[in-house]
Amino acid sequence: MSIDISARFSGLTLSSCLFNASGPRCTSSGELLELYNSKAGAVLSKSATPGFRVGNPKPRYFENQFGSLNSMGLPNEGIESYISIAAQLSNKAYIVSIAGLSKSDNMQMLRRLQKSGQAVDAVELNLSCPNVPGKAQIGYDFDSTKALLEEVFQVFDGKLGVKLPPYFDMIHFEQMAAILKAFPIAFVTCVNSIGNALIVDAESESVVIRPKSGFGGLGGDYLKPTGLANVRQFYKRLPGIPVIGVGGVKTGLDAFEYILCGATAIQVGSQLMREGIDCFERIAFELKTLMKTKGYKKLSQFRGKLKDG
Ligand code: RRO
Repeated sequence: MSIDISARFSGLTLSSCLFNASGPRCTSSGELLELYNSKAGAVLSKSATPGFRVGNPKPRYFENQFGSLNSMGLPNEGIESYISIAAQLSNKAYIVSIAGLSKSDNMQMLRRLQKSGQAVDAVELNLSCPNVPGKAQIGYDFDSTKALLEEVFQVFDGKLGVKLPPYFDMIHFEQMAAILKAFPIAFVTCVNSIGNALIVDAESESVVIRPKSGFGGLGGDYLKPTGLANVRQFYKRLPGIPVIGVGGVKTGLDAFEYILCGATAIQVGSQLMREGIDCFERIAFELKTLMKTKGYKKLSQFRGKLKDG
């Protein structure tokens, strides 16, 4: 099939627009190498903190037919591990996600990444982890987001994108877009999980995950309409800044819908957790098949062209 689903953004070239969301199956070196050897178009690490974190107590991940609920609590190997593995991932775009628990944590990691030169192709700054007890999602605090970005771009001159929480109010799309416009943002990833959701098991009359009294981030089908909405809003409000879509992508059809809304590339979260790395080849095949049926040869022929007038 001579159908091209490659993606180019911020100087990165991806042979497939599909890659992993930060979170599932991207924490250990072994998992990152598996992603590197898969059909994923890029490799993205689990969000890093300055040092190793064990994360929240288990069970901390739940899935049902509609999606997932997680309260992982940022388990990760620490930033040094994600920098040192870069040498083994050199033929694919490698993006490191960072999620400091404070501004100084984030700045410390960015200084380290800056010092590491070109080891890492890009950074995804996570402004939206919902699961660390006592820590707010910075992306919901507009003043703090702006203050953080001001410092970020003073110390880091590599490619840096932001991972946003989902927004639900037009004024919030407007306010966040106005902040992001003022900085040389390489890409915007929409969206993180819907924070602090609750799934109840009626039979046992109990919550389904242990941390935070059962509250956690919602992903999968539950998240898709919110993800599409956020991609569409930021695509329209941030011309020239690539938007990466994430939320409930299970099939080629889901990926197609995200691209119609304006996504340049697409991340897979809950479905990667469920299916494993084979999902990238399957979804790519489904996307190409759908494009062929519709007479499209490359993504730019329909990217952003959702009829909404
Ligand atoms: O590790 C987590 O609990 C987690 C993170 Br950092 C995030 O950004 N989003 C999410 O749903 N879980």
